Amino acid sequence: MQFKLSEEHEMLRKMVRDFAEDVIAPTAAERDEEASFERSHFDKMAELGLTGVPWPEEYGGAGMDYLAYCIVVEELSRVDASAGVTISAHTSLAGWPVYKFGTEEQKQKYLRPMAEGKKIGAYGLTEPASGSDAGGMKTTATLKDDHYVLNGSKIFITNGGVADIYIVFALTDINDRRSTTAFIVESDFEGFSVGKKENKLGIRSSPTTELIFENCIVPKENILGEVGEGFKIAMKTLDGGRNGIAAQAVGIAQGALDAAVGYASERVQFGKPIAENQGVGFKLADMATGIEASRLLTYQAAWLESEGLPYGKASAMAKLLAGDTAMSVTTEAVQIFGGYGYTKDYPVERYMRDAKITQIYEGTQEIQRMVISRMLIK
Ligand code: COS
Repeated sequence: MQFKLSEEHEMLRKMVRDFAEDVIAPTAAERDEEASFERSHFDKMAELGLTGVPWPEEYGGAGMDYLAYCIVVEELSRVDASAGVTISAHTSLAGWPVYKFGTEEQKQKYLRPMAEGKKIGAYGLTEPASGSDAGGMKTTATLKDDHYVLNGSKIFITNGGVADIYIVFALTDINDRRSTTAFIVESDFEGFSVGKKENKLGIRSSPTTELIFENCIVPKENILGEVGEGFKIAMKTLDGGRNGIAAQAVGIAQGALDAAVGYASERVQFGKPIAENQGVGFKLADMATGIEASRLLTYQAAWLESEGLPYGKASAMAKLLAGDTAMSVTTEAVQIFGGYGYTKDYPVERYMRDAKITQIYEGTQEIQRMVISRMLIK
């Protein structure tokens, strides 16, 4: 067992941190306020090779491992959680199922442009009446000649409206959950449209929208995997996606801690920096400890996946701990900043708003506990 990152991972972290601080951070507050997505940032990430970190070079990726990918999401999220989740959804939720279940043709056609950052990916599982009970979807896919006709809607889709490629789950038999099938849908397919854009508490510069399928024509060859294999593809995809969210949560928490340490060291009250008060110093210690534990779990899950070992339980644990840590650390950061922390003049209120979603999406904390406990019992 060794806990030292390789030189390659350290160099990647430094490169992404510099990029995040120089390019992403300066406009993070403004984009949060305006709820605006910045495509040019995604394009710059593509230039740096950050849009396909774990995919082999033959598919346009950087040929690195899942730990490298987690480091990228963490460092982006340290300054802007929206930038972090853009890459996380694009890579874990859209790229991964194509990489694992796609045909060679599908990988060249869809994974390559996503890895190269020429196209953005998204994943459509959740529906108005099926959130935690993901298997309860109602979207249908009816075979007609050489294509499927999709009808229904998906909600809360990260990268909705800005993505070009959507991994969508639908039932080929409305009365049978086991008929869930995965499809690759391009944004310009007939019958596909983007609906309501959510006005959210946090991750505001990452667009979250509804997807609408009205007799949407999807060629038969765009089935991902086999007919009826969709639920397993969806679940396996989330196993890895959850670790991306864990990395996002670690990054948010680290960003909040760094801000809190800086402020507490400079803010003088009663004649000394407030960090010298045990009440504040102990808070900082607990925050740092929670982040380190979350990071270790996250990196371990990434390592397991890179080694080809089972990682579903580890990634659920990582997301559970890191999500709760991000929420508590960012709340304490606002507390340390006091009244200033409650204003938009400082970033900690944004971190606190952004942290909340890590306890909800890609499976609520309650779902993570279900996943973990079922695996323990099994
Ligand atoms: N990998 C592979 N297969 C899996 C799996 C996984 N991680 N999880 C479940 N499956 C398989 C099961 O083995 C089972 O297959 P068999 O019928 O062949 O035995 C099938 O899928 C159904 O599994 P299960 O009975 O556990 O399904 P449930 O309907 O009880 O749902 C949970 C399981 C709750 C884990 C699932 O609905 C879930 O993850 N919900 C949260 C969804 C979510 O995270 N949404 C976020 C939105 S996406 S950003």
